[in-house]
Amino acid sequence: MSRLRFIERKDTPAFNQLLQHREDRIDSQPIRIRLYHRPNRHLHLRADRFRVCADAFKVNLDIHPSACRHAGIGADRGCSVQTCLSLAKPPRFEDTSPPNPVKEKRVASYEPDPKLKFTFGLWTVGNIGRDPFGEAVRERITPPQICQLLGEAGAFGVNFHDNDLVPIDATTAERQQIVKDFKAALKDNGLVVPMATTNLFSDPAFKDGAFTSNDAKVRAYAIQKTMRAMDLGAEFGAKIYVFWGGREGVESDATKDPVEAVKRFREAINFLCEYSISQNYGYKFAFEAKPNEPRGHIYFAVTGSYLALIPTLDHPDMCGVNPEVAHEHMAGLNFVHQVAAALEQGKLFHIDLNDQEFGRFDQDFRFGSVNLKHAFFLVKLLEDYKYNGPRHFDAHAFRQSDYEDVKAFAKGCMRTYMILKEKAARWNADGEIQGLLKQINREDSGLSKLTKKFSAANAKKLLETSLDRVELAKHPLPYEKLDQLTMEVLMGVR
Ligand code: GLT
Ligand code: MN
Ligand code: MN
Repeated sequence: MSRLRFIERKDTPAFNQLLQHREDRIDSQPIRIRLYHRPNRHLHLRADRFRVCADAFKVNLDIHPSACRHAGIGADRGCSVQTCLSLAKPPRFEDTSPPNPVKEKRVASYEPDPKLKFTFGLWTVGNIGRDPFGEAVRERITPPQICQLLGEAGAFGVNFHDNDLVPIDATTAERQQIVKDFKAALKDNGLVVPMATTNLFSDPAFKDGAFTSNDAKVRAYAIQKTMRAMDLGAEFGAKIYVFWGGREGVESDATKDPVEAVKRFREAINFLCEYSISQNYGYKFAFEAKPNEPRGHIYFAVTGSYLALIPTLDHPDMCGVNPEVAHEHMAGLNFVHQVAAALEQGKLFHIDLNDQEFGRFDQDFRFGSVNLKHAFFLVKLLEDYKYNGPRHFDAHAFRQSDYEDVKAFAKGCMRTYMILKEKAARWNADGEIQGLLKQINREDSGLSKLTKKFSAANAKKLLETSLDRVELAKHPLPYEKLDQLTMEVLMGVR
């Protein structure tokens, strides 16, 4: 008998865990699960999700009458309730089905796993669909409404720019009220705020950049605004602070000295690192590169540019990167390689997941919706190397979508990640694929020892070693086969 306790929104993964634990018993016999109500704890139960899970897994969901009474639901199933039920006391699950040895293929639920920390920005699901050629197509919704949408979609957290939450000209009293309402909405929807950032691109003051502006007053204002935004993020417990320099660039190099721009940027970051330390905020800074848009040319065009800057900062340990799929794909680059470079240096502090046609304007499409193969290798990289930071979806729904469809978009981002995670595990467990990998990675411990570290003796030995290039070129590399097997995993036939 399994017993699982659920606290706040951890209910769904725990439920999945129970089902996984039972995966080898799934056959025609439905699993019976009883939901009890347990005194003295606090929990939010999403009845609608249990219905979905129950349907997908042929589960009989019996809700004990005491739980129903407490949740204020009458029906024995209680699962048609579409809203978040607030239970003052938590339930307990008991798996009461008889063991069944018959193994069948598991039908995964792909529900978002809180351990993967799926987050969205207020500006992403709150995007009203304006573009350079057209006006807004969706009504603006408030941050608490966005929290509700994200809570219903099953997200882990929400991030914001200072002015996504508090308008740039809000009074102190307005700010206080907004903060209070937002805190309540986070709690109600079981969301956290892992990351915060500053809007240093919308206001006309920043039309020629923020930290790199030619005007010392604008540079000072940008630093001041960032300090205030850091204060705001810290109020919500954010520990990652993103810097996306959307206006840090030029249309013409006649207008700004590019060497001076790097120096100005470094100076601002050094100042802000000290500010974070002085306030005990414990922030990690994550720099986000983009080659162009909205500027003709943006400084620090690719993730590698920031990786090169970081060691020159006063507090390199506090600083890492926040690469975004679309930003590297716009430039025709291999995003997976940029992320790998950051991971290898221990500098992947945050990641912006979305999708993008190569070479187009910044599209911010739903994760995995364009380049499935790249998305697969990205997820595989993050999972294989145990990336533990938030997986932030910096994307927005099509301009044609209404808010129901925006919710479908948010769910789709997370679901695609979950599916690709499973595909990656499948790839790693595939005997034929692993066999090929062994074959192509030819080890030679003696030679590897020689080349690992330079010494005069190693160099001498290496020079004396006979390495026949004609023989080397003969080694088979069945990469077509390996790639086809990869595609078959992706296409769902393996
Ligand atoms: C803006 C940009 C994103 C950045 C956000 C953080 S704002 O939407 O397109 O890529 O991550 O400033
Ligand atoms: Mn983008
Ligand atoms: Mn981004």
